[in-house]
Amino acid sequence: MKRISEDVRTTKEEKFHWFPKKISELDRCHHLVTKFDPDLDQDHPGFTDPIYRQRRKQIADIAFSYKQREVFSTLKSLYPTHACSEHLEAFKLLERHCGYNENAIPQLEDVSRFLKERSGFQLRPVAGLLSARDFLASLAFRVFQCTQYIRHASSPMHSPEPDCVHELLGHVPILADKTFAQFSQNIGLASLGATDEEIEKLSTLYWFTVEFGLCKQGGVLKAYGAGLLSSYGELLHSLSGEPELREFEPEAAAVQPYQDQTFQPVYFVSESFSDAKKKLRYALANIKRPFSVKFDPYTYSIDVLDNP
Ligand code: TIH
Ligand code: FE2
Repeated sequence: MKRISEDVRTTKEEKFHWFPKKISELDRCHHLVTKFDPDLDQDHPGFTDPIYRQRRKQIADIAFSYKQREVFSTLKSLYPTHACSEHLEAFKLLERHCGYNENAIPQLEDVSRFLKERSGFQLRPVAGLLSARDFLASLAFRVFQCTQYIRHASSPMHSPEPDCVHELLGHVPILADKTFAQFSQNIGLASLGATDEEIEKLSTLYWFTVEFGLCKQGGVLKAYGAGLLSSYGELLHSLSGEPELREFEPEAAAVQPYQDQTFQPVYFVSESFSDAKKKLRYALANIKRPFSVKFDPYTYSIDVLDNP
């Protein structure tokens, strides 16, 4: 009986034009009539004025970007089945204490305070994509550089560059975990004063773990990488059985070619965070530098020790 009634309903709905049934679905009512668009209509008084058109575009982008609800609620609905337990736990706390919800983007300061209490990580604003060397150096101090802008509304399911959705929903919850925080800081410490070749390897290692890592939990594959947990397109793809999965080995992950425009063809799977941390520590110890570094948590500075 249930099947039949569902079938009937589906068929019936298809006869009508889609229309919004919840206020949040107004995000999908964004189709413009282009008759008076100053970019397209040669008779528009602003057609030959590039500055006016640029300003109009900025204003339009703000309106189009009013779509965070869709990203937030779709990702949230996937987390229980796709995210690792550490992410789930921190996400609940962020909802309770940091104003994470579908209607607002929380303030960096509030989220930073929360993280600092949980794992000692703090956030600082950054204008765009940093060089790998600078980005990794900040991790050595348990500082995470956060972009402030939001992805373009035409592609809510995947952004080719980091944005505040990626930082707040992908990175922040997982950085609240102490083991993971240590893992991230260790990559940062290894990067200080490293050669360009080593920086390239460390950022590739970061890519396949912090950004796109998978792990096993209770015999089930889950995502812990921030690039997966902030992109519902790639989150579904990574656990669909389609891409190639390899056991995480730092030496192999550090030289695996990667894709920064679309979904990854290969992911690395760790047994657990502590296992990944152990393997990483081992691999990082093989990087030779004429000095060693130690983070002093009391003064927030790096002590440089000459190697004998
Ligand atoms: N692709 C991610 C997203 O859509 O949220 C953002 C990025 C992660 C890593 C590089 S860009
Ligand atoms: Fe990132």
